[in-house]
Parts: sequence; C-alpha cells; structure tokens
Amino acid sequence: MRAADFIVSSLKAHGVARVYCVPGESYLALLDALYDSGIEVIICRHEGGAGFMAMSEAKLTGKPAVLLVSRGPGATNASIAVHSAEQDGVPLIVMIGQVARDERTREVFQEVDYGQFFGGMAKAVYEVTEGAKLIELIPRSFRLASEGVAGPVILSLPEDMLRDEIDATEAIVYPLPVIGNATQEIPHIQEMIAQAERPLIVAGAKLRGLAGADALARFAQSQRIPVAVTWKNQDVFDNSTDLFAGHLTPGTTAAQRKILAEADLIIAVGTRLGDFATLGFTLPEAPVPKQTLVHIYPDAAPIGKVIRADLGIVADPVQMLNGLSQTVRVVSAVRERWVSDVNAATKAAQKFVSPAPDDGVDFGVVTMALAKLAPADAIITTDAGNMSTWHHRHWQMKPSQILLGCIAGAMGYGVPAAVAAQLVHPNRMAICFVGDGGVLMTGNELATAMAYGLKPKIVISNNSIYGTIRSHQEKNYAGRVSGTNLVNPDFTAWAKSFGAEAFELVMGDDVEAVAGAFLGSKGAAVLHVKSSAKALSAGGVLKN
Ligand SMILES: Cc1ncc(C[n+]2csc(CCOP(=O)(O)OP(=O)(O)O)c2C)c(N)n1
Repeated sequence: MRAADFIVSSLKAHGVARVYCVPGESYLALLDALYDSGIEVIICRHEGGAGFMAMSEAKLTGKPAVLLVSRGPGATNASIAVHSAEQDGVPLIVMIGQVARDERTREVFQEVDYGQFFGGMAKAVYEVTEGAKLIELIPRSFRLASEGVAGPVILSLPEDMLRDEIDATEAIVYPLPVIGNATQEIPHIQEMIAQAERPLIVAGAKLRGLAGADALARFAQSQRIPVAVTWKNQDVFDNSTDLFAGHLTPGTTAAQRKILAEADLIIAVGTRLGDFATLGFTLPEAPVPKQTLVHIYPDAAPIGKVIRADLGIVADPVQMLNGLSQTVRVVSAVRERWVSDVNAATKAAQKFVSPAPDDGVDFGVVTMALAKLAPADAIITTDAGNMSTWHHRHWQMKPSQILLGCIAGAMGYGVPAAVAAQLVHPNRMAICFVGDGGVLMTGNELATAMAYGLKPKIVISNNSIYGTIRSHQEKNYAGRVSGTNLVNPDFTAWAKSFGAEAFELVMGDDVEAVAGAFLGSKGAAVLHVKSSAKALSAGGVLKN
C-alpha cells in the first residue's frame, strides 16, 4: 500500500472525520489519498486559522484533531496553534509535508528541522524516514497526544516517503491506558472535608463536557462546597448557583481574591494549577500553600510540580467526584456561612453597571444583551483581548453552553474556533467575540465558513485600539500612548464582502433590538460594534 494511503486508513481507524489544511506541494500524495477517502478536508486560508480550528475541534470532542500543513512557511505559520495546543493541553496531530529525504540537511527550499523548531512545544516530533515506520508512529502519536496532559505531536512527512510502498494491510490503534479511580483515598478526602471549615473546589479543563460538569455539580452540591472555575473553563459549572465562587482570571476582583484566600482546604480537580488557574500562584500559593491541598489529575506530571500537594491523586477526575459525592453531607452553619460569604463576592463581581461612556457603545451592554438572547446551548468563542472580559465576569454560563477560549491567550483564536464549532455542532449557534485587532489576524477564515455553508455569528468590538495592551500601558506608562492605536477598515463592508450578513451598532442604537436581529439572521453574520475605548474592560475605564 502507498504510505499516503496508509496514513489515511490510520486516520480512519482513529475515528478522524475531518482534517484542516492549507495545501502544499510537499504533501500532494497525502491530498491525493484523501481524494475519495470520505474524510472531509477543510481548506482554510491560513495555517494559524486552520490550527486554531483543529484545536477547537479537539476541545469539543476531547480527541486528537488533525492539521495538515506544508513545509517551511506552512509549518511556521501553524506554530501559533502548536504553542497554544501545548499551553491549553489539547491533543493535536500536526502532519507536515517535509522536503525529500535525499535533500534533507542541504538547506534546500523551505527546509526546516522540525525537531529543533517545535522541540520545546510539542510532546514529540517524529520525522518519518521510511514509509513502514508509519505503522507504529501514527498510533504512537495519537496515543501520546491524548494521554496525561494532552498536547501537540508533530509528524514530519518527507514528500517522497509518502509514495513508499509499505507492507501493511490494517492500521493499528493503541488504546489509551486506563486511569484508576483511587477509591481507597475517598475516606481520607471525606475526613479532610469534614475537618475543614472553608473548603473550596478549583475545577479545571479535565471536567469539560457534560459528564464532568454533572459530576462536579453533584459533588459540590452534596457537600455544599463553593466552586471556582479555572481560566477559560467557565462552562464547567453553573455560574448562577449559590455555590459559584467565580472564574479565576486576571480580572478576578480584589474582594473575590480576599475571600477565596480564606479557604482552609482546596480540592483542585482536573486542573494543572498553572499561573492563571492559581491567580499567579497565590491560590494555592507556590511552593507551599497556606491551605491543605488535595490535587486530583489524571497524570502525575502537574501534581506537586510547582505547588506542594498534601494529597496528590492520579485518577480520573470524573470518577473521583462521582465517588466523593456518595458521602453523607456534613451539615454545618459554619459551612453555610462560608458559602454565602463567597457567593456574596461572586454576585457583587457579576453585577454589571455600565460606565455610560460618551465615545461609543459600551461593549459590556452588548455582551449582556447577547447573554440574554443567546440560545441555551450556544457555543461562545472568545479571542484574546478586553472584549472577552465582560463575558468572563458577567455572563452567567451554564454547562449547557460551551466556552471555547485559548488559555495561551493567542489573538486570532476566536473566529476559527467559531468556524470549527459549527462544523462539529452544525445545529448549535456559535457566537464569537473578537476585537478589531484579533479579527484582522484570522478573520479571513470567515471565507472558510462561507465556503462550507457555516453560520457563525461574529461580534467585533471595534474600539480602534489594541485595548488590552492600552490598559497595561495606561497602568505602567500613563499618558504615553505608543503602538496601541489602530486604523481600521470598514468592518461592515468587510463582512459583506465575504457574503455574510452585516449588522452595525453605533452609540444611541437600541442594542437589544440589533443584537436580536443579528442572532436571528439565517446565515453567517457579523455584528460590527463601534465600541467605546473609554469603557475599556469589565474591570475599568480608560482615563487618557
Ligand atoms: C498573536 C498575539 N499577538 C499579540 C498578542 C498581545 N495582545 C494581547 S491582547 C492584544 C490586543 C487585543 O486587541 P483587540 O483585538 O483590538 O481587542 P481589545 O483588547 O481592544 O478588546 C494584544 C496585542 C497576543 N496575545 N497574541
């Protein structure tokens, strides 16, 4: 069998329904093998966008998604997604067409040593020097991308190797190792919970999906323990219940930080306890927390890596929570007092009051209108930037909705994520929040959406600044604006040029009426908001 055909049969054996790509002459044989394979080939407009789409599909399915890119420029364009998949812990298989084997090391056209280039980001980089090696390298890559802390794996495929004839009939799949459920530790944790006056659950990405959210809700409810959710995992717990302790973001309020720091027991579940999840390694504090720390994660690697855990448990977080919620609740007035104190801080932060700016539409008002009108099962995607702060603080998400955001904070994630969300869930509405900065990075993937008949709803906050950076600038170098002003195209005309329906919001318009019409539109749509720069973020206003 031709090596390229073997790759395609391996993709099928691993349940891959679609691949994201920008084509290149370096992997024509693979494109040829895909020709009548039944695997959908999503042709994108930039490898960064294609990579973000693959990342988003993986976040939605929990399984490795596949990105195909050309050598040199294609691979380097894709690197933003490789880095993001690493930081987000998302399983991604990146197949790169490499120069021919006999040309390697001669610095030929578009040659890159991917081991060096991606070495610090990918879980592994395999250059396949003989077609027959694919038989083990493909299943190894899929297994490695998924197991433990998930991440990207690179397969460098020399173009001539793709035409090798190999002696293989069936593709192999390596099953994932079974993660235990450490039931023997349940009485120990129960005892810790019984002893604690102010326990707190910190819930992370490994609880994404309905099974995780359900197990978390039952455990928290059974023990009456407040739940804080980690950065961009806002959808794993109902933000409107009295147990919601907030979304841990750089914008977490001082009052929330103060009350959460009073916790005497932290049960961290399904989170790696990275810098954002721990509010800059303060909750729990590195290297030795002030609280007792129980850390449950399906891989030993993050447990005790930066923050010492009193009890580290390598287990499936969902099974652990299911086991823990069988316990009898410790009814205590002290506990209820703690719950209500934490919730008071959460509710205060969630309350939205517009600063009523005079220089454009308050994007917070737009976000709140969309929160009110969005379907109960909407998929929200956010780009990096201040435009997402209102969503993160004020939108009370429920696990029936999904949030797709990039933990690595890469601009340009929002639009491709919405396109992929519509491919994976064609019957749900994907609403993207993006700034005037981010939308011109990968917004051209709207063309991909149009090509495949997809209907993302894209909300652009056009405040004519790189707002996030301006807010940092104002804090650190007040009055010295440098490098943060933007001159924009007409985004309404831009949207129409793709064939999308365009809506515009300017100061004085009826925000709810326009937002309603936008969400009600039949196809792909763009809501161009001429937003205020002064109402800079959910956390503050711009003074100069
Ligand atoms: C790819 C990339 N480049 C640069 C940055 C640094 N950065 C973070 S937010 C931001 C500005 C975002 O501006 P915009 O998209 O207009 O959104 P706003 O903050 O104004 O809402 C920049 C430049 C980044 N995170 N990612």
